[in-house]
Amino acid sequence: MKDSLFASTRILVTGASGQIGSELTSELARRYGNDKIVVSDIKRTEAARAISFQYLDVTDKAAVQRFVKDRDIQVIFHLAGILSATGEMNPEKTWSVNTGGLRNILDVARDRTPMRVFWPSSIAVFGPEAPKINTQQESPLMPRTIYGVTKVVGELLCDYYSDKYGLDVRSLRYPGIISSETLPGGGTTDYAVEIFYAAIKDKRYTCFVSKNTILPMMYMPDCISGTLRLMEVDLSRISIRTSYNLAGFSFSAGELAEEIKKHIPDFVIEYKPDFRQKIADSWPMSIDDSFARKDWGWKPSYNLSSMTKDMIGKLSARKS
Ligand code: AKB
Repeated sequence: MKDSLFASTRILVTGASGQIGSELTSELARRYGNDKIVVSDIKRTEAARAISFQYLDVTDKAAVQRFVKDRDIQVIFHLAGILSATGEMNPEKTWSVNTGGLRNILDVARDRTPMRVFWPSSIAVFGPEAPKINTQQESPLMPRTIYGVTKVVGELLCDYYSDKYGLDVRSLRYPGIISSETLPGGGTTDYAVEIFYAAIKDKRYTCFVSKNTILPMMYMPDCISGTLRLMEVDLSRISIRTSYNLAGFSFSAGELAEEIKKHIPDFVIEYKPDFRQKIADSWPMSIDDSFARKDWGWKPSYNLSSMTKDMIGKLSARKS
């Protein structure tokens, strides 16, 4: 479903050293060629080495402006941001990076045409007021974390720039993302990734949320295919200009441990909930993503069992 904008332009990924950025970059390079992709971050990791890497601090508007102009960028995946748990340690910085960074990207994008922007929102836009099960697109947005607040504001900014300036900006409310290439950093859903690394290395894990904590999650291949599908579809198919609910599958921490035990029978888990439990408890358990399904044909491929098998296979192969 490649369209002409993607085929003919340079694509910028901010936050490219992060969990999603590193795998999105590889897939973009595979689809469009290394020379079409420019990756940026404030730190460089192994995953970002193959592609043209440039330091870029998204809170520096003049730098973003120069960067986008000099490299003739027409598509931006703006992934740079601070996640929920780290966000609570430093709300001022989280506001500045998440909200200030997004505004800079939107301002720069507004002044260039044609331009298409992707920005990730999150299930963290919801708070305890939203229904826990099958939380809907229009359920109340009352987050209890600064991260969630920046995501709500970000969604409204996306909608505003789209409505007022006609900017083509598209967004998804990601659930927790599970991946085998780059570890997440600073999120509340990180246990669902750490548990695999610990199970394979030490056969034991201390989980920072309780056994019965259920959260919406998604496997990285689905996250990448959903993100690229949204970005590649014709604009006429997009009816939500804030951010689309997006679901993979939901499970409790205990169910994940049981699934891992099917592959590693002597795996042992203990539960020591910390401050992240409160954040997890404020989020939905499952998400209704019918708008994404109806508008642009979203359908995830993985469930708990196929994701677990694939994760263990990939991480075990790397260990040996
Ligand atoms: C986090 O845990 O902060 C993120 C998210 C759900 O947005 N993974």
